[in-house]
Amino acid sequence: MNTHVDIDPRDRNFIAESNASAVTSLQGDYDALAAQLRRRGIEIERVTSGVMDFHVAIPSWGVGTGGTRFARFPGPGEPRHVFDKLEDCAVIHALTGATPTVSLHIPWDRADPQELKVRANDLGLGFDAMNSNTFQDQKAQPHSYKYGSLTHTEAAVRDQAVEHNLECIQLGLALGSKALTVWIADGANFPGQQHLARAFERYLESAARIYAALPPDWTMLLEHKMYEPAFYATVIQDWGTSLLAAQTLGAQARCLVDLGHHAPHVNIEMIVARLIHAGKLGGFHFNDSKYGDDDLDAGSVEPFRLFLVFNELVDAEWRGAAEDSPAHMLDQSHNITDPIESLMSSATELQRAYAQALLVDREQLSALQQGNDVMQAQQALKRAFTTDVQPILAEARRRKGAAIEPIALYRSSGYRAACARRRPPLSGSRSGIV
Ligand code: PSV
Ligand code: MN
Repeated sequence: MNTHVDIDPRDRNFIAESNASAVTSLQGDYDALAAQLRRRGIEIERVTSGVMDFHVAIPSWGVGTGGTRFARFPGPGEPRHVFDKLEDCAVIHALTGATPTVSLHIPWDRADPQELKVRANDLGLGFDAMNSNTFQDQKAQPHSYKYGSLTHTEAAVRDQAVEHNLECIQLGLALGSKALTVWIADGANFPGQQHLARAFERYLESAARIYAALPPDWTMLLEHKMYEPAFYATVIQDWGTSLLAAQTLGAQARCLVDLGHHAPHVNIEMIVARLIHAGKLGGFHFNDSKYGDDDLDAGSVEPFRLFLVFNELVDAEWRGAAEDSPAHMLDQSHNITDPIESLMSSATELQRAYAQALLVDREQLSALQQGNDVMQAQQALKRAFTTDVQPILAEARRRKGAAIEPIALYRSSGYRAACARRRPPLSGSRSGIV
């Protein structure tokens, strides 16, 4: 006999009841912060409403337990297919109020588009960018991607990779998506293995065929990555190459910045500023890292860097320099935490960085920069970054009917244990990022 009473963490009443005990102290903290900000000339409601409007897409692959090249330690109750993934994404959105869309990866998430649409709709979710996958071979696939996909030396392999991207667009069209993210693993592991110039030319040729099939209101997001799995030379390895490709392809092609895809210590906020200048900043894959493409939780290692990225975005809006706002997506690998908890925490960290960036007095900072007041200019940024905006984030969630304390509420619902009961594990343990 099943003695468990499953609580649905998405249940509005459950959330409201759980919030009830924290409302009074939150109100006190919020009022105190409002008074503090008022003294600094900042109206708290402007920041709160900004946070309430903030959205980030959940990567469908993020709700499964990730792994490294060495091992994967499966967690209990992992999603077994895209419909389970959608259910987990709905929990994340219900508790954070910040993640109304899901970014699908094909073929990992291939399913009947009608069914996907109906299920997502029932769960109150929409679809963000579609991701193509030409970095792995699939069963019964005629040609291998071992030596590349869009840049392969053989036309038949390139054709197959282009076809796959066109299929992703078709699927995305049926789902209401508006973007295709293209990341290729193509490159070389040895000097001499690949003709560096010709490989890029083949990329441009293949990418142009995908670009030609884009619906007029779609964006093609080009994602660069410095290394891995191609360790000597990756074809689309940096933002310069990505920008060159986006400019060659046309107005609908833009660059996607995955925070983990740069050399250590690279000034990512400056890359963001340059891409904004070029009108080519298309979107982000947020995550964090210490050494390389670590795919750690956004804001967990370098929250100041995350803040500086948002500072550029808010500044661009303030100057009227931002054309369309870039797509916000997470792209993380949760190897040892519950993916739902990590994703909720990361969505909150993005909101924190955004709220802090909204606190910067832009007129004042501009004047300080103009007058070369180095000390006060850096203090102006630090003052915003060191402000504890937690009450704003919690209040924004409460007003949206989400959780004041998402992780505590999630744990008290017993959702993971319920998933473990109803989602028997798939056999075998794969290694790798998915
Ligand atoms: C590659 O490392 C990447 O960042 C790309 O966005 C992929 O689509 C994703 O990770 C999942 O492998
Ligand atoms: Mn990525």
